[in-house]
This record gives sequence, structure tokens and C-alpha cells, in this order.
Amino acid sequence: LSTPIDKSIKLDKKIIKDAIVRHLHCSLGTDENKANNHAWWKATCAAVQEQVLEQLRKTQKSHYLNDTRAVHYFSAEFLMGRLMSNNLHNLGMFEQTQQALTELGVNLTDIMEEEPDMALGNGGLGRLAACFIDSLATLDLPAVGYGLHYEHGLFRQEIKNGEQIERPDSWRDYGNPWEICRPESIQEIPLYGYVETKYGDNGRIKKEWHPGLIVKGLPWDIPVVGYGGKTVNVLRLWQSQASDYFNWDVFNAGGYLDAQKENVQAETISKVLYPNDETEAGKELRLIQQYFFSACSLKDIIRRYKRAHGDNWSRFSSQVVIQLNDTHPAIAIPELMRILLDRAELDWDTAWAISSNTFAYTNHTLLPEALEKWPARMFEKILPRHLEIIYEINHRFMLEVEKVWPGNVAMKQKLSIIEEGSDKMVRMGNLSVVGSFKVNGVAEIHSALVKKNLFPEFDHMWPGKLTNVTNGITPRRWLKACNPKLSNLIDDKIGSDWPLDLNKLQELANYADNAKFQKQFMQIKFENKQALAIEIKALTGIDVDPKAIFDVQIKRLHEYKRQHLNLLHIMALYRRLLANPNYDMHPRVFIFGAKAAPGYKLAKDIIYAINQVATRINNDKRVNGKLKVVFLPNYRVSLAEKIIPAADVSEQISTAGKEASGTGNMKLSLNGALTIGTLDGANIEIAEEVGDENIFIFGLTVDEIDALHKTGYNPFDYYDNNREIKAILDWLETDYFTPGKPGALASLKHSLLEGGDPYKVLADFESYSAAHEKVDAAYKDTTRWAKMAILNSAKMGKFTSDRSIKDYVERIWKLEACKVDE
Ligand code: 26V
Repeated sequence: LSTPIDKSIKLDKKIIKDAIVRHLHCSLGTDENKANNHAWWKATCAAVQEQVLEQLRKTQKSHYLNDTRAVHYFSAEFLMGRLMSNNLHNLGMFEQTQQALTELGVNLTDIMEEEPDMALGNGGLGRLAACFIDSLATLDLPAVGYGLHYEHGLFRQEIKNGEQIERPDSWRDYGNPWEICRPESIQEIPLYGYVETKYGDNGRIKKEWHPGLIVKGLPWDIPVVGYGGKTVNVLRLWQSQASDYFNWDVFNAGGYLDAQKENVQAETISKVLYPNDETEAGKELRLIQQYFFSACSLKDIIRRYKRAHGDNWSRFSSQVVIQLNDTHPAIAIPELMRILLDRAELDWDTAWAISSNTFAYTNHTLLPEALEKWPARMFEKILPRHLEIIYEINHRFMLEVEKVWPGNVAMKQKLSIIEEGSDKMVRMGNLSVVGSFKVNGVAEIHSALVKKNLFPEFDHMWPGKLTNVTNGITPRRWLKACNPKLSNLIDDKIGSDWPLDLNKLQELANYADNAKFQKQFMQIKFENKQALAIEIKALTGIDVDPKAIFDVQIKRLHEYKRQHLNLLHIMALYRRLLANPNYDMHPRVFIFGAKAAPGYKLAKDIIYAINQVATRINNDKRVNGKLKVVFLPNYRVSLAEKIIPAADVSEQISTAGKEASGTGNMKLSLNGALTIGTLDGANIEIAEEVGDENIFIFGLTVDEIDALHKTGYNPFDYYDNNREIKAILDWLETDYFTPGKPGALASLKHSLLEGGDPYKVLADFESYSAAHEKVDAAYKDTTRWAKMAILNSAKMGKFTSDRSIKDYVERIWKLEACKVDE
């Protein structure tokens, strides 16, 4: 599947320079003397976009002429970050552009800072989608990403007096030079209203949905440039708009409230990305968002299918595969059924055969509170016809369950798509499994737990439906572009085709003991740390020494990820240093980056606690420069790109069984950071690749956590019997870290004691602390550390998202690559 880079498409520096200046003049209406960095950035984007659009046109022509089977990646989130550096690298024109700009007196690195992040996602799930569409284009696979064109992405985080403040993210305020508006492909989406039952000519019952509101979906296309610059796929994001069309039936039915209000509502649909939290707020709008983008995308796919195949549906599921990125787009299943039944007038069995051979579903979490359920009455109001179809899907499914477990009512209750109770709920996970031909988890252990704990009966009913595809990351963004110094060193040592064939990095293992290579490798790490130290100073005012160990935990804030375990250990180190100023440790800088869901109180308390502890420690002369704590505000893709190349230690410390995969773990290890982590998610597979001697594993395993649960876990056992734990937790209740405000950090202590410590922080503390002593000892042995760091980079080949995509192609999508004709 891999594409060799074709040097012939590389553009001459002179041509690029002329194009940039031309755009400065003709697109931006300014000139070389007046232009600021923002104008230079836009002009450069426009010059790059010329190349991108040329390849996009060729790609679309090839796909059309070959009538290829294609995958459609449905995702409520795409965390794209910035596109300039990525597009330049993938087109193979980074260096020429850099030189062209230098000749114009402009610094490429500076103007790239002008680009706002496209933060249309919460975290891992959204970034995975972004890595996947990069790999799909790189592997010349026909693919479309479908999602929502949020006006505001994930909130911007500010820290005021140690606390998180959420500010709106406005990534499009000055326009986005990469996106193309496609009004010719607008879709109309019905909502609300009622269902009429009619009798057709053949005596068959016909259902007609009379919607109460029609909204328009306007598509914006973001070109997705594959590495090598040949295939350019699209990410199509839908923006909602008020439609001038109203179904006046509804006026009579009383569903119509007020035209103005509904116009506002229509435009509200794609206004804002919801952060992951459990609050009730916005539930209804969230369901509408999901239906809106799923329905727009399906209509778009069907329009394209019909252009080639007319009204003959028989080839639909051999041309179209739809991957559901979690259950957020699961409403696409009843929507396709509705189209096939009510519009195409197919019979149920034919429709179901097409639909259930079209969808595949990826599960990304086992956390019960994250499994989507919608009140049936909300469905009835917004999508009345879909609720009917879901009941019918469920009815037929229950007949299957009856065959396997005759007379077993409890089993039916457990597996039903409808959860019975005072408030009936639609279980989107169950709907997704029933309506898909494959279901996958995102790391070996996670997929095993999906089979064992989440969907064991489905696994029994349909052996082979549940499978695994371990996540991956694109090495183009997460090594080549973000760590140019290390990339160049690797190029010099093993050649430059590793970005397409990451297993080539294995060859670096031959140099793991080579003193000269070790020195070069660690010198680059040091220079990356110097650059991050400057960034830290600029962002927080904190001075850090690049000779210290940079110990990094960057991810969304959640109790299961256990940033508070890291914090308790930092407090332990601080205490040890105060008790013994000669406490033997290599200087350490603990670096955090994390956003908390605005409605998640304890997560916000943990951010506050980190900041308060940081302030106290960073200003305490007694620690003698051995300990620093940094909380970097507004963690996002572009900040990750600066932190990851500079990390020595990667914190992957979730409670075993809770982190489905993790992908930051892969990025950090690829850039030569050593992992301190639990046997959870992809950490297990990382340990298999790097070997136990090159990773610091600690803590309870999934089985041990289970056992602890069964015997009864009592956090007070640890509080009462471990003097250090007791002292630290008690410390949180004083005003030592919150002068004049005793008790300001008490919620943390409370959650770990009276709250029952649901994520077993105290149970893992000792083992975590011991692992950190091993980290310290390893770092002091500079040769050993260099070897370990090199081996981490060398052994990450498995975790390229190209491998993940090839797994999806083989196990699920059955796609063929389609080379783009010249
Ligand atoms: C959602 C919610 C919503 C309600 C409150 C708690 C909560 C906690 C987590 C989530 C996220 C669910 C989906 C998700 O983002 N999963 C992440 O997917 C990544 C890509 O597969 C994977 O690497 C991460 O381990 C997994 O957490």
C-alpha cells in the first residue's frame, strides 16, 4: 500500500516565492513592505493551497473514473491542529518554502505561529480521527472524513489564580485559508414533526414523516494531503443554516413555535463543540448535532452513489463502508434504514442487509458514564420516525435473542437496545453493535475487555464480529514535522523513508550502544528542552533548567488518568526534600497540560491543586532547584508538538482497565521519552515492543484491580498504615498551599478517603513512588538512559497509524488503494 515519495512533484523555490508574493499582492492586497506575519502566513497558505487543490482535483477524478469502494469516517470530532507545516511536509515542499521565505526576509517558524489550531475535538478520539485521515491519504485509499463544522472548537483555557477559566475558541475569526465552501452540495435535513401511517397501492403500510423544521447543511471541505503529495482526500464538515423552507403542516400540528426562534436554533446546531462531561445541559442539542451531521453525510454519500449506480441499491454496501467513530454517529443506522424503507421503498430484510453490511463501529471507552443513552421521549420529539425504526430493529433483534436464550427475560433486558424503566432510554452502544458488521476496540487489552465485560453476549451471538485494531499516530506530524532535529539525525543514519515505513526505525537499535550516536541523540533532546524552557518562561514566567529531567503528563484531566497520583508523588518528593535537603534526586521538572470539562468539579479542583502546589514549590528556595512544577495553560495539538520532542519521561498512569488505548503514550515514546506507566491500554503493547528493561511499569493489573474490588477496597487502610500518604493527604487540608484559605484543597483528600478512591490512587501510590526511584537512578546513568531513549524511538514502528489503517483495511473495510493518475 505504501507510496514512494516522488521527488518530481517537489517545487522549485523560485516558483514558490513568486506564488507567495503574487498572493500577497492579489489575494491579500498588500505588499512585501507592509505585510505582517499574519499576511505572510495567509499568502503562504494560498500558495500551498494551489498545489493542494491541483492534487485534489486529480484525486477526485481518479476515484470517480475507477468507481472505487471508499471508506467514510463518521466522527463528531476531528482534532486537526495546524495544517501549514503538515501540508508542506506531506507535499515535500517544506525546505523550499522555508528558503523562499528566508529570501523574502520572513521566518517560516514565526509565521506558522499565526495559524490557529483547528481544535474540533476533545482529545484522543478526535486526534485519532485526524491521524487516520492522514494515513488514509498517504496510503492512497479512497476515503472521506465527515464531521461537524463547529463555529467554536474546544474552549480556550486560561488559568487565573490557579483556576481554569473557559473562554470561547474562535478559530475562524480571520478566515481559514484551507477550507473550501461548497454551496452546490447543500443538504436539507428534517427534524421534529410527526409520522403519518398510509396505505400504499399494494396494500403495504407506508410511513411518511412530516417534519416540523428543515435545516440546511452547508459543507466545508478541508483537503487532506497524503505524505508524498499524491492523494488528496477531503474532510467534509457540515455547517447548519436556517432554511427558508417550512413545512406548514407543523403549524397546524402545533409543533411550530416561532420562525425567528427556529432560525436561531438552526444556526445553533453547529455553533459549539461539547466538552466531554456528564452534565444534562445541551442534551437535546447534542442529539440534534449527531443526527444533523450523520444525515447530511449519508445524503452526500447516496447522491454520489446514485450518480454512478442510479436507483440500483444492490451494490451499495460493496461500494460504501461507513466507520462510526464511537456511538456519536450511530443515528446514521436508523437514518439509512429510513431512507431505504420510506424513500427507496425496499422491504425490511433487503434494507437491513444493505444497512448492516455498511456500518462498522469503533468503541473508545468502557467507562459506564461515557456510554451514550438517549431518553426515548427525546427521540420521539426530535426524530419520531427513527424511534419507530429503532423499536422495529430491537423487536427483530429480540427474536434472535430468544432463539439463543429461550425464555430468558433477564437476558433480553440486558441486551435490549431499549432500556426499560420510568424513563425509557435508547442505548446507542447496543444499537451500534446490532447494526454493524464489525465492532472494534482500540488496543488489545481494551478489545479483550469489550468482549469480556461490555458485550460478552454479543460476542457469543456473533463470533468474530468483535475485533481489535490497535490505535496509531501519524509519524509525519508526530516526529518528522514536530521534531526536525531528530528527524534529520534519523535521516542521516538510516535514510529518509521511515515516515512511510516506520518499522525502519528498528535500524536505530544498531546504534543504541554507540557513544557518538547517543551523544547526538541526547544533544538533540537537550536542545529541544532548551526550546521548551523558553516557551515555559514565556507562558508561565517559570524558570526551568533544561538539565533537569522533563517529566510530562499531557492529556485531558480525568480521575481515571490520575493526574492526582502524579501530584501526590510530587508532594511526597517535596516533603522528602524539606525533611532532608540532601535527599538524593536528579533535578526534575514536572510538566502538566490538561483541560477539565467545565462541569467536572473535581477535575477543576485537581487543576487548582496542581497550580497551588506548583506555586509553593517553585518559590521555595529550600528545594534547591531540585523540583519544579509547571502547568502549561491551554493544552492543545500545537502545544503538544512543542512539549513532546522535549520530554524525558512520559506519565501514562491510568488505573488499569480504564484507558482504552492512549495515543500520547506512543507520541512521547517515539520521540525518545521513557514511559512510567501501568499495564493499561496500549502501554501493554508499548512494553512488548520496547522490552521490560526500557519502560517503568508499576501498579495493579486489571485482574488485581478486579480482585481488590471483590474483596472490598478501603482507602483508609493506606491512609492509616502509610505515614507518607497520611502526611500528604493531611497537608492538603492545611493552608500550606493556599495561604489564608485552609481546606481549599480538601475535596481531593475527601475523594480519596470518604469518596472511596474510585480509581485506586492510594493502592498504587507506593509502587508508583518506587518506579520513580528507578527512573531517577536510570537517568543518573547517562549512557544507560541514552540507550533506553534510543530504543524507545527505534521500537515504535508498530504504532504508526498507517499500520492501524492497514489493519482496518484487512479486517474490516476490504478496500483497495487507488493511485492518482498524473
Ligand atoms: C467521555 C466522557 C463523557 C462523559 C464523562 C466522562 C467521559 C470520559 C471519557 C470520554 C471519552 C470517550 C471517548 C474517548 O475519547 N476515548 C479515547 O479514545 C482514544 C482513541 O481511541 C483512546 O486513545 C483513549 O484511551 C480513549 O479515552
